[in-house]
Amino acid sequence: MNILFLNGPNLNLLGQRQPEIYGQTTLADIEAKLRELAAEAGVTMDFRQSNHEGELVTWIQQAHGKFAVIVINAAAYTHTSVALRDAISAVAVPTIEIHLSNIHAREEFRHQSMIAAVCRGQIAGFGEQSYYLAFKAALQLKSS
Ligand code: CA2
Repeated sequence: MNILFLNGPNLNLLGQRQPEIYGQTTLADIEAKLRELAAEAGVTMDFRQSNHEGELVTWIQQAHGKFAVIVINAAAYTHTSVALRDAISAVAVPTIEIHLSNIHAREEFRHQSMIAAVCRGQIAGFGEQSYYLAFKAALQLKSS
């Protein structure tokens, strides 16, 4: 089983700016922990970040036939991107939406997710644990 983790714009700054909102853990720390979990579970994974909407769309399209599950933190594109929604809808790979923060408890414009309706589910508000919970959910999806 192969799992694709995708991260959207500005998440490369994690742990370096605004720690009061997003914590002190870096994206590299999260990737390292996920790689430990993947090794324990005997699965493989890719972990990518892009500041470019089109690159994320291309990666989603290319996931077909290569990955069993996509886990995506689309960051700000969550709230704006019809292109990401269409790509997720078209790819036929079950996709889990995640967020570090509870987007429903923040500014009103963050309450709407353009991708939620085409994802299998959403995990939000648990900080870096959102990634690890999504990893568990991905394993469950494939064993059910
Ligand atoms: O809570 C999340 O995971 C978000 O997807 C993070 C996005 C935000 O636009 C979404 O509404 C919720 C922001 C990612 C930017 O991350 C930064 C990290 C450190 C410093 C600056 C930005």
